[in-house]
Amino acid sequence: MSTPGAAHTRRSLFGGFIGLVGTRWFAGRRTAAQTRKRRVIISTDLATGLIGGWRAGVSDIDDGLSVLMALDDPDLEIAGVVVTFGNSQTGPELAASRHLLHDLAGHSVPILEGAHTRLANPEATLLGDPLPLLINEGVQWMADELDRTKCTVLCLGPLTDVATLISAMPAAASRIDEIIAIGGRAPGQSFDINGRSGLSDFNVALDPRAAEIVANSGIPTTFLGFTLTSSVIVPRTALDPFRGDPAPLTTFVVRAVDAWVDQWQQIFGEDGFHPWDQFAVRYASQPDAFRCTPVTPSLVPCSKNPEDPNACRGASLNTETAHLILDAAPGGGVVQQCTDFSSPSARQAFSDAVLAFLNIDPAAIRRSSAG
Ligand SMILES: [Ca+2]
Repeated sequence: MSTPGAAHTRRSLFGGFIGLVGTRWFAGRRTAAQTRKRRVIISTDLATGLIGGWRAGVSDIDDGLSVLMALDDPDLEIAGVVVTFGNSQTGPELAASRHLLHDLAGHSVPILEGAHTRLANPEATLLGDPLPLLINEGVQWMADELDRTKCTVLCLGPLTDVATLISAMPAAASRIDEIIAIGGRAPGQSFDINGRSGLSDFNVALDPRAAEIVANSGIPTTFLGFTLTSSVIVPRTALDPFRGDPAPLTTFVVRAVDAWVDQWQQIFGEDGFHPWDQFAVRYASQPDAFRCTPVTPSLVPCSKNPEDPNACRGASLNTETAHLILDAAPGGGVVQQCTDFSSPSARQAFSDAVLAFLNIDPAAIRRSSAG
C-alpha cells in the first residue's frame, strides 16, 4: 500500500464510481422516530462455535449473536445474510451459519455464499488490461435485492462483498441507504484491552482495499469505532440464567460463549466478552442511542516499528498494512464514526439487549421470520 504504484491504483480506481454513486448527506439517514421497519442486508464472517480454521483456537462469537439479535429486533427486517471470509474460511462459516440460524434458531432467512478471499491489492490485470470483478452468489443476491428495494447493508466482517458490489454494480449500490460497519480509528489510536496491545483493526486488516472503496464510495457510511465497541464487556455471569435451559439454541450459545471467554480470559484477563458486532445491529435499530460525528476517511500505511502507536498489528491474514484513519471533519460529509452512547440509559438498554434473543420461544421466532 505504501508504493507509489499502489497509490496511483487507488486514485484511478475511485475516480470511476464516486461520480456514479453520487454524494448524499446525513439528512438521508433514518432516525429512531421513523416507524417503518428498516430493511437490512447482513454481511458477516459468522463463526460462532467454530474452532480452528486459518487461526488456531476458538473463533469470535459475536457475529452469531449479532445476527440473532438482528433477527429478533422488531425495528429491523432482515432480507438475508451473506457469509464472507474473516474469522474463519467461508466454507466452515457457511456451515456454522446454517446450523445456528436455521437448525437451532429456526429462522428461514436466506443465507448466501460471499467472498472467500480479499480483493487483489493492488488490483490484478490481464497483461495490463483491467479484469472484470468476479461476482459471487452473495454479491449477485445483494444486487437483486437492492433492485427490488432500498436496503441498509450491515457489515460485520471484512468489507469485500459490499466493495465488490460498489465497484462492479454501481446502480444497485446507489440504492444502499447506509452502510454500517465495524472498524476505523482516530489518528494515532492504538487498540488496547486491559493494558495489552496487539489487536488489529480486524475487518480493515483483512481487506484494506475493500475498506477504502467503501469509505470513498459516496454512500452514507457509519463506522462503529473501537472506543465505543470496547467500552462494554458482558460478564460470563450474564450466561447464568440460561445455564441448564435444555433448548438446543440456548445450550449451543452458552457453550460457544463459554469457550470463547475461556480463551479471551487467558489472553486479556477479562472474564467476559465484548459484543463488538452487536453495536452495528443496535445502531441500525436505534441510531439515536449513539453519539456520532462526521469524519474524513483515509487509508494510511502503518508503521513497521512495534513501539510506534501507529504500528501494524496482527499476525497471519490479519496483519495490518494500513490503518483506516477517521479524522474529524467539521464541515460534515457522508462518513461518520460513533464513539459513545448518547446517554447512560442507552448504554444500559444495549447491554440488556445483547442476550435478549435467548428468551424468545423458537416457535415464535419461526412465525415471525416466515415469509
Ligand atoms: Ca465479525
